[in-house]
Amino acid sequence: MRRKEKRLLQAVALVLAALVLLPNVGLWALYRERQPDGTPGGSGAAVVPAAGQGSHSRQKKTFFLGDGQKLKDWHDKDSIRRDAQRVGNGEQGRPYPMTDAERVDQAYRENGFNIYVSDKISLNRSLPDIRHPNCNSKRYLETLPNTSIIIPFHNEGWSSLLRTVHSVLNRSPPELVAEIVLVDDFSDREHLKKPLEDYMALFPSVRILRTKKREGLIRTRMLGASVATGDVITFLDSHCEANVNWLPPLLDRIARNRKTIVCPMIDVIDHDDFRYETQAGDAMRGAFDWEMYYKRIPIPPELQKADPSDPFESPVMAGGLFAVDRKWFWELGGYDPGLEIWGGEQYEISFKVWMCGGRMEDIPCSRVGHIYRKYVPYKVPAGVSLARVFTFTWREDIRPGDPQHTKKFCFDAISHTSPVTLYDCHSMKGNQLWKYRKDKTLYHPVSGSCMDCSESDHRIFMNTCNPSSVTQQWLFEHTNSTVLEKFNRN
Ligand code: UD2
Ligand code: MN
Repeated sequence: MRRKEKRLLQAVALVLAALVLLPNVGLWALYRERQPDGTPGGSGAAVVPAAGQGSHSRQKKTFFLGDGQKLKDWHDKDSIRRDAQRVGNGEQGRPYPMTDAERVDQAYRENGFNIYVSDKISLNRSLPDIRHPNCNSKRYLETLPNTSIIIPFHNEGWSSLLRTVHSVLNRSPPELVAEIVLVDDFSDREHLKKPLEDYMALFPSVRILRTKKREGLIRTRMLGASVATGDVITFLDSHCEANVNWLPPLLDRIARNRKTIVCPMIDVIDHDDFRYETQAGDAMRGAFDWEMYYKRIPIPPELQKADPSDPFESPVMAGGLFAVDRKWFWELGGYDPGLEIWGGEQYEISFKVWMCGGRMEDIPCSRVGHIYRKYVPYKVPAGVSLARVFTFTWREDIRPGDPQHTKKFCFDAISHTSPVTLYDCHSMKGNQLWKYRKDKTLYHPVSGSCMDCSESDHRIFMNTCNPSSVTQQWLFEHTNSTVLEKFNRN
């Protein structure tokens, strides 16, 4: 009896010792995982150098997940320290003190943001670490997939494009960047030709590709993706700045589930003075309204994560900045190559991901700044219609602008001979109700007349309907005949 008890005790002691001491057993590993760098309890156990990796990660400690996968702290402490010491124009993401001479219209004309200010700020400028404090102690898989970073550009400014590339090179673990692919969408500005090639020759991981005609951002991204060799494809706009440790949190989510498309939090680089700030409201997710206008809306409290630094799901992405498993991107069919120049592609890819069994997440510990421009500086080639100039909405009113950027005013007519004016949309039909008829006239039920542009002074008037008059013939592109028929039935 006593011998049996002794045996039992020995066995229990052995199991306990294993739990406490063995590096790969759950409890101990989980405990260590929670210890921030340098705290007691984190040291002394299972310290394994990350072999064969970039010099900056060599002294890092390795941690283990319950299932034996190793975790590590990917922060590049040396570079963080160096960044913290930087002083000068725009350093630490501070606003550049603009002079009146720099505030002129000319500074914005070519890029939609102040290029004079951009030129005065270092290509290697430091940014404030505005992540949630919990991000500092987060560890990610030691073995992460690498990524090709695809940056499409059309007539981008020199310093804004280069700062994008520098920020990526400065703030990404080199072993995770398979290549940076700059894809030129038929720019005509001189600095983007030989000078760019000469400059990028200094960076072996950077390649430059060029489209043979103006393709628009969607096909330009696709061209980049088609040559990419990395496990993952990460898309960025050509006027971004990657912030501290932005890449590992993205790749970690994809490594755990290859059907997850991940987006960094997009911070705002001011188009005037280049200060770096978070977007208004943090617990927000992607959405869109009836005009397909992208917006961010608050996450209801009951759906918010206990830890605000944890990844959360988002129905639609903003569009420009995301990472996706390369093979999964092609399994989804990439983008629809029929999408022109700008816009709409974020819905296409977002819907496909959700419908094909994938998921989309925003990653609070990954932050990338983006210059939201004052206005769009580039031209849209003649003959290309960016969706339609006017939108015939589901409320049966007509609004100027493409569906994503319609203004909130509508075509309005008060009588059978009055001019057609723009008036705040009231969504109550009446004077704003229009019918697009098979004979290609635009019929206004309230007045019983049609839209006519026959006036020599280029105004649009209401007139007695006459389908044989060319000035009453309206061309609608990309209409859905089923929907239109339903509209016109009553
Ligand atoms: C947003 C997205 C953008 C894209 C766009 C269209 C963010 C931060 N930005 O507007 O990535 O999804 O919505 O839906 O989410 N470009 C070309 N060829 C062109 C036009 C643009 O290569 O004909 C490049 C351009 O240089 C830039 C990228 O495509 O790198 C996106 O264009 P944008 O910056 O004008 O779009 P943005 O930020 O206004
Ligand atoms: Mn952009």
